[in-house]
Amino acid sequence: MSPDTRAREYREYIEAYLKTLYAKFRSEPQQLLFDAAEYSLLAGGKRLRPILAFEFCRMCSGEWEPAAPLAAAVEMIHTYSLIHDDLPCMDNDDFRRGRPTNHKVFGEGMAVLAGDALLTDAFLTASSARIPQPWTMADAIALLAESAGSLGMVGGQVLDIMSQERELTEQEVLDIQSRKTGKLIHAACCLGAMAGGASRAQLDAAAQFAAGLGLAFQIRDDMLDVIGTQEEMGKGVGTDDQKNTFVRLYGLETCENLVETYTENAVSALGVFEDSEWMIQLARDLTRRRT
Ligand code: GRG
Repeated sequence: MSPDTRAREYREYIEAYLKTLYAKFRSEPQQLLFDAAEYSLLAGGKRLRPILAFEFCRMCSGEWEPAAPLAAAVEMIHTYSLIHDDLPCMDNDDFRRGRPTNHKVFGEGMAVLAGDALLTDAFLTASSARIPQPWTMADAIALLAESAGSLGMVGGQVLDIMSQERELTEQEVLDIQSRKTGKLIHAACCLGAMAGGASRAQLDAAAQFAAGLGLAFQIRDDMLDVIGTQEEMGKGVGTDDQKNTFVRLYGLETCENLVETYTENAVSALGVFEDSEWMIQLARDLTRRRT
């Protein structure tokens, strides 16, 4: 199957799955909350995290559909983080995923609550997964919470905010970005592997792959803030120039090499899987992404 066909299949599946989540609550009175949550959740986006989850599940078991509740949960948490990240008290951004940010449409209060709902409902969604041996639902939920919470993405965001007034060392930037962006990518890869009944060695390999890919993805993100356009990115660009980004630390040319290096580190972890060609191609394609 060509890389594009498989990615399209994964994307269409997760889009359809995400559409069902709030549709089933439509008899409840809090419609505005569901509208606000769906406004951002169904606004497109690359769906990279679900794609990673599906492909790791397939690489472990040959089937990928069992990963859907976990893939959706990660995408819901990712969407909540984007809504909150765009708020006036955070980055104060006006555009996301090609449309006005959530708070611009629904107001700040409802945007906070839509994010809260997506975060919490993500665990309800994840709880409908069936986790095969040797893993348990408790393993999966703990991994998701650890990745999203104060040890993971939120912790990374806090360290980022705390460090805004000073220049950071390379190690500090790596630590912040590994949490802020890397931890949800870690959750996507590892939960997909768990849904496929990964062995311990396969789960460790998924985690190692995610660590490299997460850094490569964030460095490319920093580059796109400089070389990308609002049209391509679906959000404002040039907004990071006061931040501790990789581009500020190293410049564009070195960043291009770092993206390659971290991607190849990621790819080198995949030897334990019999059929990892597609994932290798995906990781390499992401080094040149424009969106
Ligand atoms: C709790 C108030 C409050 C805020 C939380 C946790 C948080 C804010 C922010 C998390 C940090 C964050 C938003 C990191 C950005 C990571 C990143 C590279 C996002 C873009 O991901 P893509 O390119 O986006 O996959 P699409 O739209 O394609 O899904």
